[in-house]
Amino acid sequence: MAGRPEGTTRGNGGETHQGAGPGIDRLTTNHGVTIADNQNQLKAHARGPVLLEDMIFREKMMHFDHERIPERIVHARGTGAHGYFELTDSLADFTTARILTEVGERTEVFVRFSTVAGSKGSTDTPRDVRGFATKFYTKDGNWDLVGNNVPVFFIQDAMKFPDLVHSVKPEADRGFPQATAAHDTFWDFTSLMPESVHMLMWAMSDRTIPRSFRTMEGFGVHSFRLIDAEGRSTFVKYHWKPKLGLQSTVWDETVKIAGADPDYQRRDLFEAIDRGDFPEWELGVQLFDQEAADKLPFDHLDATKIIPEELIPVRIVGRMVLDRYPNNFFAETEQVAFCPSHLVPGMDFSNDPLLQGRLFSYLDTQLKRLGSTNFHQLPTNRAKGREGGCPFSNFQRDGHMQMNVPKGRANYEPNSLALAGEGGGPREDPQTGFTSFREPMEEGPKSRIRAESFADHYSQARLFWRSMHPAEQSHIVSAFTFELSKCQFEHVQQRTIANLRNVDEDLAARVAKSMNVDLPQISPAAQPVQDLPPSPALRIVGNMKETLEGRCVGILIHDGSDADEIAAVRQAVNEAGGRCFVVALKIGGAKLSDGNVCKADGQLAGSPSVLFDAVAIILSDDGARELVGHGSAVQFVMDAFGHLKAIGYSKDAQPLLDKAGVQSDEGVTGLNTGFISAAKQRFFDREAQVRATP
Ligand code: HDD
Repeated sequence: MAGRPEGTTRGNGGETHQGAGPGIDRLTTNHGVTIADNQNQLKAHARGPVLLEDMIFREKMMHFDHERIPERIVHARGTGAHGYFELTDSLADFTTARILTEVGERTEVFVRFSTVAGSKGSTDTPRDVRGFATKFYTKDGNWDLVGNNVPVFFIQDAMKFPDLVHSVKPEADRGFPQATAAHDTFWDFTSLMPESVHMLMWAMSDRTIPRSFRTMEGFGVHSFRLIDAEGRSTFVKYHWKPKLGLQSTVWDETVKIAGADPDYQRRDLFEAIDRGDFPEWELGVQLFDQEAADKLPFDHLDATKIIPEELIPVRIVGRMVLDRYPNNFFAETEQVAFCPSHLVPGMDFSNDPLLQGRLFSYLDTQLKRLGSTNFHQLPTNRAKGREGGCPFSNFQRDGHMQMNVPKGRANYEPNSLALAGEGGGPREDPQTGFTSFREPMEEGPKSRIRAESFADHYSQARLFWRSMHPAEQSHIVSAFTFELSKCQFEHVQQRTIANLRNVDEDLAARVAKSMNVDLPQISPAAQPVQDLPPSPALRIVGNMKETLEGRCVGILIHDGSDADEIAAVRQAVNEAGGRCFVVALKIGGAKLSDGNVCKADGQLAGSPSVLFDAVAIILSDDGARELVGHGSAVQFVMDAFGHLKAIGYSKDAQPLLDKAGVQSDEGVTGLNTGFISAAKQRFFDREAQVRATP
C-alpha cells in the first residue's frame, strides 16, 4: 500500500472514543475503574481456585460472550465506507428535497456494499447480486437508497421474499451449500416463478461477478416519486454509474480469486481509499410522469422490469465520492441500518408492491439485529445533517439502550408544560414536514391480487439476452449450464429450460446442448412475448472503460530479470494511472541484471495472476527456463491468458509462455510494443481459443 499518513482516510468520525481513545492511556473497566492486572483472574492462592468475586474478569467475559449480534438475514457479508454526495444539476423543478436542489452542496454519505446469499464469513466473490446501499445524512433527515448492482428483482410482491430467500440459502435439511444459488431449492423455486426469469438472466450474466465494487453500477430498482412545492409528483428511477466504468471477471477467474483472496473486494475498496484513489460514481435519474408511464409497453411498478435508457435517458445530477474508511467495522458497518422507508420531504414511494413490503421489513429486521428501538441513536445511524448535534426531536421515549437524556416534565404532545421558551414543542410543521403525494385512489374490492399488467414475464428477459455481446451471451449459457448441472432433480432442470424457451429458443437450445439433456416442451407464457428493441447500454463488453486508472499490473520477475525493463514498465503503468505489483518466487525478491535485489510485493504461490488486471512477464533466459519447472509460474501465465488479460513479455520469457500454451494475439505483446494500451482491455475474441464456448 502506498503509505498515506495514518488517519487521512479514516478518523474524523470519532464521536465516541471508548476504550483506548485519545488521552486515555489507563486500562479501565466499563465503569471507569483502573485495572491493575489484565493477565490473571483473582485466585484464592497462586495455584488455587478462582474467586466469584472477580468482577473485572466477569465484566470482561460477559461483554465478550455477547459480542456477536445476529447477522443480516440477507446481505450478511458486506463492507462500507464514508464519503460525500455533491449535486451538480438541480432537480428543483421536481422536488423540494434540498439534497437534490442545492447544487455544489456536499452531503455526508455512508455506503455499504454486500453479497446477498452468503453468510458473514463467506467469500467476496461468489456469483451473486451485490447490494449497494447508501445513507445520505441530508439537511432534511436521513435518506436511504437501498439498491443493488442489478436493476430488477426476482419477485414482484414482497409476500414471496421469505420463500425466495429460503430457497437460495443453504438447504433446510443439510445446511449447505453456502453462498451460491447453484442448488436444487433455488432453481426449484425460480422455475415455478416465471416472474423471476428476467432477474435470472442478469444473475447468470457477468454483472454478478464484478471485478470490484468500484466497477459496478448501482440501481434503486423501484420507481420512486419526487414531489415539488405544489405537491406535483414525478416518477424517478435512480442509477449509480461508476467513474471507472463497468468491469467484470470471467467465471474461472472469480472462482480462483475466492481461494487466492476471500476478501478481494473489500481489500480493493479499503486499499483504494487508503492510497487516495477515491472510488466515485455519478448519480443518474430517469424522470417520467404518469402519462409517460402509461405509454410504456410494461408496468413500471413491477420490479422485474427496467425502463431502457434508450426509452427514457438517464440524466446525471451528481457525484458520490468515498474517501474515508470506517474507524471501526462493527460500530459503523455492522450497525448501520438501512431502511427504504427513510425518505425526506420532497420524495415519496410508488405503489410497487415489492417496495411497499420492504417498507416494513427493514425497520422490523433492525429491531431484531440491533436489539432496540433506539438503533437510530447509534452514531452510524444518527441523523446529523443539521447544525447543532442530533437533529431528531420528538416524544418517543425510553426503551433499551436509550442514549439521550431528554429534559422536562412533559413527554406528550400537545402540552403546555415543556421548558420555558420552547412553546410546548417540538411541534409538527405542515410547511416543511413530510407529506405524502395526494394520489387519487381507484375504487375496487379489497383483494389479494396481482395486476394483469404484471403478467408479461419474458419480454424484458428477451430484451436483455438480445442486448448482450456474443461473449456475454456465451457466459450466460455457461452460467445456466453450471448452475443447473448442480441440480439433482431433472424436472427442476427441465422446467427452467422450458421457461428459457420463452426468452429465446437459441438460448434454451444452447443450455440443453451444453448439459447434454433433451430440450423440454416450451412452458406456457401468461402473455405473448414482445420483441422489444435491444438496449446496448446493458452490455458490459463495450461499456468497459479503456483505462489503467484503478487497475493493477502484476509483474513477474526472477533472478536475472532486466532492471531497466522493470523500471520502464513501472513508469509507463504509473503514468497511465495504474499500479504495479511485483511477484517473485520468494518474498525476498530477485537479483536483477544490474546486481540489485528487487523486493517482491507478493510471493508467487500467494499472488496468482487472478489478482491483477494485466501481467508483465520480465524474465532472463535462465529465469524463464527455471520458472518453467514451477507450476505456480506456469499457472500465472496460463490464467492471465485464459482470463482474457493482456500479457506483456520480455523476449527471453518465451519458454514460459510456450509452456503455458499462450498463443499470439493482439493482447500478447512485447513490453514496449503496445502493452500499456493492451493492459487497459480484455480480449474477448480470445475466448474461443481458451474454452469451448457453448
Ligand atoms: Fe433487501 C437487506 C437491497 C428486496 C428485506 N436489501 C438489503 C440490503 C440491500 C438490499 C442492499 C443490505 C443493506 C445493508 O447493507 O445493510 N432488497 C434490496 C433490493 C431489493 C430488496 C435492491 C429489491 C428491489 N429486501 C427486499 C425485499 C425484502 C427485503 C422484497 C422484504 C420484504 N433486505 C431485506 C431485509 C434486510 C435487507 C431482510 C436484511 C438486513 C437488513 O434488511 O437490514 O430486511
